[in-house]
Amino acid sequence: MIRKILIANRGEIAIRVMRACYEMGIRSVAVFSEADRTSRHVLYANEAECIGPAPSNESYLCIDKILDVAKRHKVDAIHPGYGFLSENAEFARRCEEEGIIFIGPNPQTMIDMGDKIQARRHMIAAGVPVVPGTQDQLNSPEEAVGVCKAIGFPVMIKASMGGGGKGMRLVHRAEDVVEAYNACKSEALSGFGDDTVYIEKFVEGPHHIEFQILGDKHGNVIHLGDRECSVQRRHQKVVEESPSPFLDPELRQKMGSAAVAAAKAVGYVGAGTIEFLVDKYKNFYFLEMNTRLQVEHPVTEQVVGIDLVKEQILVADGHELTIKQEDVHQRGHAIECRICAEDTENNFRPAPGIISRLVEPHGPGIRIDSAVYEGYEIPMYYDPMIGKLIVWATCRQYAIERMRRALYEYKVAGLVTNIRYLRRIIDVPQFKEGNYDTSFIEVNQERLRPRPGFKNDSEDMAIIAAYIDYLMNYEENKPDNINENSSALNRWRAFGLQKGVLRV
Ligand code: MV4
Repeated sequence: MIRKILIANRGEIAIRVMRACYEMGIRSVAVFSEADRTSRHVLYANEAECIGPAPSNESYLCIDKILDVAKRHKVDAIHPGYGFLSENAEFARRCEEEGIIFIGPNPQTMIDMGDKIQARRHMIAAGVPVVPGTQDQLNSPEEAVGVCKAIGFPVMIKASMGGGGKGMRLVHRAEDVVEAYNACKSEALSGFGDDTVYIEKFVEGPHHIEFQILGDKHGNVIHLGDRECSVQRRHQKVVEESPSPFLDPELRQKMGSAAVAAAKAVGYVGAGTIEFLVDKYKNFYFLEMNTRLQVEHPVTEQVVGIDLVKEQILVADGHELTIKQEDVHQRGHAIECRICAEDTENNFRPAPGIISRLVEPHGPGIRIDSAVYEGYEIPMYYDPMIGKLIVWATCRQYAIERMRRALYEYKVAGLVTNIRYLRRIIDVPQFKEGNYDTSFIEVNQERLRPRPGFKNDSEDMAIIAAYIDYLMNYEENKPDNINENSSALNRWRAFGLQKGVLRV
């Protein structure tokens, strides 16, 4: 029986996992790097131990150090979160060897799905549609040219060990195949230590739609519906929602069954994701399988009302799934925005620093999964995502309106964030209409640039100006001088109006 879990991760996902542990009466053990001594995941855990210097390859990626802590703290299981060691089959195997439960699929499933040619073969055998292309690796540039001509241009040459947008080449003409083939192979070798490549027909303007699946150790697999993840920039998701506004009930049902078949084909245990490309004619194709809990899992949780981490822990502990497919229903609509410390005006470069002021949104339908607090310094060593804002409402339109409101309430001072950029995304008509695909960010580039004098910006300016005013007149603002008509906020707004920076 699982009584203590080590969380081999940091930030918001470490806390997310510990919250499930707390509710289940399970003790949590945090590991942290020297840069994370003051991180909230360290404070939240029941036990915590430093595992080394800031760089991940000297801390969060050190299998030996993590297993050493796990053994000394006598944990029953390890949760890897996402990123870091979460899809590392070697880590899963080492845990098994030490008699510690790895909360995730078995190592062989991770190996099989990490190899994209292998994954495609499994899917074909299971009757899951894959993008037309080669079933075997390519052995020469001549063979590549022949295959491309047979499939028809445009095509993509992909590294078998790639994924997430790394190690792929788009080719439009026969005369470009040899160069692309060689470039892809050498990139694959240096990036993944394996130069195996294959070819797929290029699907133009696809939607990225994924299905959440859950399997137990008794062969039961269910799916928990879909997520639309087409708002991406350079293969980084920015906004995700569930359910996808692009799917109709019939297609959703077909893709859900395909996702379950895909998971069953590889004996999947735990929470996983089947990624599909869906073209404009609503043809769908298996793309990749992610053998971990994903960043965007909360939109699914909000819509189906199931705690995915709790289910992960239960199935890892050998329990049979108690949820039947017919009991899973998507209710209402959820949207997630990834809040990042990055400068969207300067090529989205990471903007670490100290959070001097933080006001998070609250109220109906709001969920924040974050790991930051006022005074916290965002280290430069890790992903600049500082948290996730998830909203739920009864329908998509209400969810969008709620997200607008929440992004307006969200105030982070001291560093640059993408919050304003996110506000602009959800105001794009194409997003509101819900008929966007993976080209959304590129196609709407102009609309996503800041417009000087735009209402949101001037309101922020008014608040900042008024805050300075408030500080300068601190004496006057002592509690006994404040009545209903001159509360601090009203004074800030009045100041903004007086200066002409705030309309209404
Ligand atoms: C594709 C594709 C079109 N056709 N494969 C990008 C990430 C990697 N996981 C696979 N990717 C793609 N593979 C074929 N045959 C288009 C993409 C793609 C993409 C996929 C999902 C979400 C965003 C994307 C952005 C650009 C390209």
